[in-house]
Amino acid sequence: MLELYFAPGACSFVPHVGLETIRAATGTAFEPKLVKLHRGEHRTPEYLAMNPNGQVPVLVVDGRPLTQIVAICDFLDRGFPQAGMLPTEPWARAQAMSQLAWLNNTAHPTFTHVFRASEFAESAAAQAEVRKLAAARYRGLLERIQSWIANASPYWFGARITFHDAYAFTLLRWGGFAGVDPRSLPAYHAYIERVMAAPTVAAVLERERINLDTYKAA
Ligand SMILES: N[C@@H](CCC(=O)N[C@@H](CS)C(=O)NCC(=O)O)C(=O)O
Repeated sequence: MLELYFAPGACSFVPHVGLETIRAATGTAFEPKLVKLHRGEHRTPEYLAMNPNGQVPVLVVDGRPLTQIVAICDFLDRGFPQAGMLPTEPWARAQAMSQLAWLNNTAHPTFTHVFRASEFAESAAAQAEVRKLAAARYRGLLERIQSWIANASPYWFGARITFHDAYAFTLLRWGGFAGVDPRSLPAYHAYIERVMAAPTVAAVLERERINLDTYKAA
């Protein structure tokens, strides 16, 4: 029995798309569990017992919680090899994990500095500075992703949607909150339009009720 604790638009989109894609490929069901971050549902004693970090996602496997996107994706790929989520040749798989780790430990926390600057500086002026520097850095990281997907045909690893496609969507969508117009990265934007049209991604977009609509022109 698989349960995924997720919040709309959060990084939990990555395993959410993974599970939906595995369901389409193998018929393995999962239960999506909505966590309302704005109501603090991730800070209750019950939730913290499952994930002491007070974060989504959590994948619960037969009652056992697993946290951290990279570990969850690794588990899903190894648990459902027939879904073909990641390359199987050792070097290609290691490169895929290297990219996934970078998305999770470099691009993602840079955005956190834009979105939650109050966690990194006290005064309003210092927070504005954190936000400004992180937003500029974040754009550069999105450009790196754009260079990675330059030959995506049609998705990151070819024919099948995978975790990386879902992370690429999430990070470009967050870019809107950092003042990055997704259309200013044309190859990335065109690729994400393909990703969003893929049936398993479209199903999760609908369940989470989100779109690529966060950018507001100044
Ligand atoms: N490294 C963690 C990152 C998880 C994370 O940053 N989750 C965010 C949403 S994108 C969260 O739950 N934030 C709620 C909070 O910190 O209050 C992972 O891979 O699971």
